[in-house]
Amino acid sequence: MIAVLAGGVGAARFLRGLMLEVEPQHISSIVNTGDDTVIHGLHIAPDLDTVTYTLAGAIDPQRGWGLEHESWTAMDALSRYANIRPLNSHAAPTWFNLGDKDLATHFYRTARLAEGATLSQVTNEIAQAWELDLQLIPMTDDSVRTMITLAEDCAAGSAGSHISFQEYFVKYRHSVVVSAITFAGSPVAKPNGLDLLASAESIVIAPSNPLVSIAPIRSLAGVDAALSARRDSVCAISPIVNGAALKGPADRLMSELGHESSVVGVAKIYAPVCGTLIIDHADAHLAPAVEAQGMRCVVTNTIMNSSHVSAELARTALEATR
Ligand code: FO1
Repeated sequence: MIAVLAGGVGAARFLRGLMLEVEPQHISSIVNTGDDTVIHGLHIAPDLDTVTYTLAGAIDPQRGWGLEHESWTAMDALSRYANIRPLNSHAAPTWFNLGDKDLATHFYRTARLAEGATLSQVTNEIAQAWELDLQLIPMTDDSVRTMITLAEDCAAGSAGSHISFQEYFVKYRHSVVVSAITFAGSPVAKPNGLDLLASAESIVIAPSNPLVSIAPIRSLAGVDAALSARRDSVCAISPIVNGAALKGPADRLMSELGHESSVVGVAKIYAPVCGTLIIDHADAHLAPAVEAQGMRCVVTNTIMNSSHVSAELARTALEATR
């Protein structure tokens, strides 16, 4: 079995390539759920859905989240209530966009959880409905929420206060300065997939944000120990290319939290648990600095602008761990 630790868009594209190299039945992906949130009473699991929709060929390719050919009738109708909502009410928020077809997934997930199903069971069911043959495993069935601590007073709140990841990412468009990231619920949450990490032939850390996509998985009890025990079988793909994130705020978050925003910064974060770091040709000159962190370094094309590149990257990752 090939195990993949996954966040959202970068991981989804990597998995799409891996599925061209390995039978999907031999792939299991442990997916971040720290981004999960409850909106309109619905359980939203953005990374699980981004992976599911991408692998089903149904993702909106421009946005990188939600479904293609989407309509927004329910969202438009919500705006009627925006002006009458009392000041202290959070009812009917319109800052988080849920497309009409996407809503069906959240209706199903929420109803099944209310019936007592676990998030793992519901995730399996949703993957089955989208005819996926790989296994998607939420990192835990318990509630773990990525929380962002504000570094300074701003529209989102006062310095030192906390906002949820989706408020940070969507409502404030990751434009506020961050002083810490924490994972509420993590110390008591039971991780999923530890047995997979112990037995998998190869473990790949997808090119996802190390601080908000992979760190929530690593924060769970036993995950870092399971990875470091297999360090030579673990490889990571840097989501930072030429000092910048391909998507999202990884580069800014790394700088704000005292990490170097470069493949060397990524290497320092992953060195305890991972034997090989795959970096892009654009960073080839930094390979010796990566190796100085005690990791092997493989230089290749990591910019997955076609499924051909994703498949080649997957092949490189598998070779690196064998
Ligand atoms: N991202 C946005 O930038 N704006 C949105 O309104 C938004 C809605 C949304 C709804 C469902 C879903 O599964 C994802 C959604 N995302 C949206 C993306 C998502 O919140 C982030 O990309 C991830 O959490 C970061 O990995």
